[in-house]
Amino acid sequence: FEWLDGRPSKQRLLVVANRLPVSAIRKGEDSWQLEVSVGGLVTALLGVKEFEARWIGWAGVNVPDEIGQRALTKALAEKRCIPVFLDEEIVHQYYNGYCNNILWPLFHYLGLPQEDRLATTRSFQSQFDAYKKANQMFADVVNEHYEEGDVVWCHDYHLMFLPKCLKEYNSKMKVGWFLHTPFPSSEIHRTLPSRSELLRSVLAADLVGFHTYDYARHFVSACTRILGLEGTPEGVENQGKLTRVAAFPIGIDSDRFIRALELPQVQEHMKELKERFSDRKVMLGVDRLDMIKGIPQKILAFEKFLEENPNWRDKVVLLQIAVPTRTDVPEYQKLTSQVHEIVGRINGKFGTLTAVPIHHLDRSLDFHALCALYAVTDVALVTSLRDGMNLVSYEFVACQASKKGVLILSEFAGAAQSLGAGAILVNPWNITEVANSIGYALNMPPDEREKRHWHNFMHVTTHTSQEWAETFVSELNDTILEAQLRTKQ
Ligand code: ADQ
Repeated sequence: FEWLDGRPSKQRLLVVANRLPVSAIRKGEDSWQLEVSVGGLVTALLGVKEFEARWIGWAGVNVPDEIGQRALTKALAEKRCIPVFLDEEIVHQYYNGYCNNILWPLFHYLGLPQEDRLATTRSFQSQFDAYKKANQMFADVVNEHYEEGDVVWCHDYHLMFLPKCLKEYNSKMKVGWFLHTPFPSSEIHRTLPSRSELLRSVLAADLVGFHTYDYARHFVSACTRILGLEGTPEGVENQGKLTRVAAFPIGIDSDRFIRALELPQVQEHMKELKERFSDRKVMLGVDRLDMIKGIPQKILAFEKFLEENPNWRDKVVLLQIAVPTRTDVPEYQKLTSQVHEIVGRINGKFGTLTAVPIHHLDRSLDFHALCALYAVTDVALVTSLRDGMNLVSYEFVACQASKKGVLILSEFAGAAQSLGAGAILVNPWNITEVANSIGYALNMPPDEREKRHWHNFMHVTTHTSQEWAETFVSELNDTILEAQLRTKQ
């Protein structure tokens, strides 16, 4: 166990994800402004403090010139970020195409949009080639910065080809891969033309992680059914090499939220919100504007609730905060217009000259405003059609110590497995069920609310993002150590 004894107290961790945790905005030929980006992966990994971490990824901009690239690399280095420069064509084919148009809907059981189906089928191969090329570019940057002993942690469906590229560079590199989305049933994965190549590449990693046991099971089934490999309780075995496969449910930095509630600016926000909605119960939805989040379905369920419960019409308000993402993808533009149309119709139907039942904001909120909103909410509505985990549900629970509001949660979010006992679980496709749950939540007696909240609060404050990352990395270290011991025997 010399290797363990020799481990420095802070292990170097190379986090590799498609996007860096910051977005870069060009301000001049050689000057850049950096802004923290919104999203689940960023939220989770910002809470990771145990390692000397560096983040490798794309900064979200096309930087064709060398001066710009050099200046951006320098600016990012101060944030311990290392850029991968992708040109517009690659981004179009790899990111918008293969990642967002093919893998994302497939992994969330949504299928391709009808009108795009044939076009996507035709362009499939070129998009997959771009995907592999982009993954190779990530591998080149990792390889350039890798030092012996580093742990390389690859994230998400954008980088399924990366473990293989990294191991080809250096078979001794410690490589873990974690998927933030669901891994679908093997019957769904089978339909992907590149199904085998992707699975084989992921299996090149030493450790493969998912949010839930079900996703891990689906992955192992895909490997056994599609590749004909052997699934074991530890993972997947391929010609004597074991790839460990396990569930590592993510969490949040709950203390950061709990502490924020004491800050004067958050208290001030809370006071304003309480005054503004003093005569109404507050219901809240916070989502990236994405089809997987079930935003139109949620709003239709709220409409049904108002239709069937006229006595509640002037006593409840739904605040829906939806930060637009992937705005250049037509499907997402359509979703934005659809949501606006439904909200407009419902506000026209149930609104008065002085109040409307739905406030819809198409933008990101800053951290303090978000905490205040979570804290004053009576009922949170998380109705994802599918969601790897869903951190909004965790954030809401962390901010509810005094109010003990109710969480209505989709049974198709990974979070249903951890917060299921405290939340009201719903099938988001069944708007009658969601409407009835809204009524149940608004009328829930305080002792039931307290019991349910306590259950979830205990979970959220003990299963943190810090613990998630530490568990994953220590499992990766152990897996490699065991493999070394096995080969010595
Ligand atoms: P996301 O799909 O981005 O993450 P989620 O887990 O809910 O989903 O995280 C969203 C994050 O963005 C939260 O931290 C939330 O506070 C923030 N956010 C969302 N809307 C916002 C707004 N309008 N203003 C400010 N902040 C906003 C992916 C997977 C999830 C998985 C995570 C982590 O799709 O299933 O839980 O990764 O693995």
